[in-house]
Amino acid sequence: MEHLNDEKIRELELHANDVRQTIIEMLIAAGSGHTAGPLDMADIFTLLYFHALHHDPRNPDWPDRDRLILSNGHIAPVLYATMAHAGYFPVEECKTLRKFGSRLQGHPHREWLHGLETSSGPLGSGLSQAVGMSLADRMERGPQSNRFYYCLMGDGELDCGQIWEAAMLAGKEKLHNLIGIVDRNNIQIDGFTEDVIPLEPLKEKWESFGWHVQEIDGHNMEAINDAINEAKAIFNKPSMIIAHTIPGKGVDFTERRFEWHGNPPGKGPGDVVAKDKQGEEALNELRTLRGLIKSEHQ
Ligand SMILES: Cc1ncc(C[n+]2csc(CCOP(=O)(O)OP(=O)(O)O)c2C)c(N)n1
Ligand SMILES: [Mg+2]
Repeated sequence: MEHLNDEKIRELELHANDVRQTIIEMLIAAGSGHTAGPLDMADIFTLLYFHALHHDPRNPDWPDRDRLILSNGHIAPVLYATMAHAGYFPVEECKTLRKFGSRLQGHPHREWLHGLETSSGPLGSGLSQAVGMSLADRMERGPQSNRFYYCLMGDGELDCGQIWEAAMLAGKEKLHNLIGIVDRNNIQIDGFTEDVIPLEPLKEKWESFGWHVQEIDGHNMEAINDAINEAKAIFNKPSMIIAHTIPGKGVDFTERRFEWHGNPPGKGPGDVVAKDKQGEEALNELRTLRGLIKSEHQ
């Protein structure tokens, strides 16, 4: 199993920091959109697009590519920011988020942006789509196919019944090239998941549906990479990675608060940082963090 060395980890952490800064910049420019989920998934998206995925940003239609299916479409800013930094389109275009005619809609529109595998926004359907793609792959290439299907979901999204229909089928079909990743940030639109509809014991639930399940720290590059490698190595089951994350990760005043689910800087709760200072303060914090990561490396 391939491990990350210290230099690679720092490089990925710097990319993740750039992705977070771009997320904040695009949300400020849009004046609307989601902050908590995109910030907390920046490390996982970075590890995927800069290390784990087999893909080619210059050739998004490459047939042998792995597929990344974003089921929780509202965290699109992290998908766009990572794709831009990975070379799919200019980073500057990120500032067109949610603008009329932009390729970067508030929720991903597959036909508008090359490199997207699906359109999403209505929660709950991404896993079914990923199961269908994985089954089709098996029919086309047989069980030895080395293309992987990554489906990213929110934890609140698991309240949708369709997820569990797909989970049952994937378990029955032993879809070993299907890898689910749940953003276990404990929040959803209007509260904490365990107050809205308790999900625990979540690991056991997925296991009972026939999945190989790992729980990891979703901000630790090494842990994310090891979990993906393990998931790829499991041959007779689909894999689920429950990634524990801190909503709003990287910006102190947005962390751990569900009120940042659907508000951009400038419109979030103003009790810690005044609304008109939120954008600037968030960017300053991330720039400082970048300096710290850099100096750690020298
Ligand atoms: C079918 C459907 N119902 C409701 C919504 C509205 N909605 C958007 S995000 C969200 C909360 C989802 O929670 P989670 O997946 O945990 O996202 P997080 O708050 O962590 O970003 C809801 C209810 C939706 N997009 N689709
Ligand atoms: Mg959540």
